[in-house]
Amino acid sequence: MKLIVAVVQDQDSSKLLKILTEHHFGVTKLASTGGFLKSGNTTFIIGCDDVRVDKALQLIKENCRKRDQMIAPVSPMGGNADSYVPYPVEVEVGGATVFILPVEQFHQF
Ligand code: 2BA
Repeated sequence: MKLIVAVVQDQDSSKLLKILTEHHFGVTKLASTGGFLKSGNTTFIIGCDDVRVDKALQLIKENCRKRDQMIAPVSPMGGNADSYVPYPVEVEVGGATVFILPVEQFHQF
């Protein structure tokens, strides 16, 4: 068994949740925040048999798309200028960032 952890954009999350459940994957959807943009994204955790990992990856790939996002300059409050970017920067935000972990044990009580 594997645990798939997928960080996706909020805009793709409803569609992805729907398609995963339609394909009978057990899914938990968590509200999360990206460390770099400090804006909301969605993290899915999906526990599934090894043989179904490729299908889950295919559905994630097909339903999550890359988008460009601008980071507006934010004035450093509190005097910490370490993370200050003085001009707008465009970054390409994935599609999906996916981790696949082995599951040692799985219990449901
Ligand atoms: P964020 O951390 O908000 O990052 C959003 C996008 O900003 C990233 O897209 C990347 O294009 C850019 N970015 C991130 N760190 C950067 C840096 N130090 N310098 C320049 N650009 C940077 P993605 O790579 O597609 O990541 C989308 C989201 O996936 C991330 O949101 C984060 O929530 C998650 N993620 C990405 N890599 C991860 C990792 N190694 N571990 C845990 N979560 C990760």
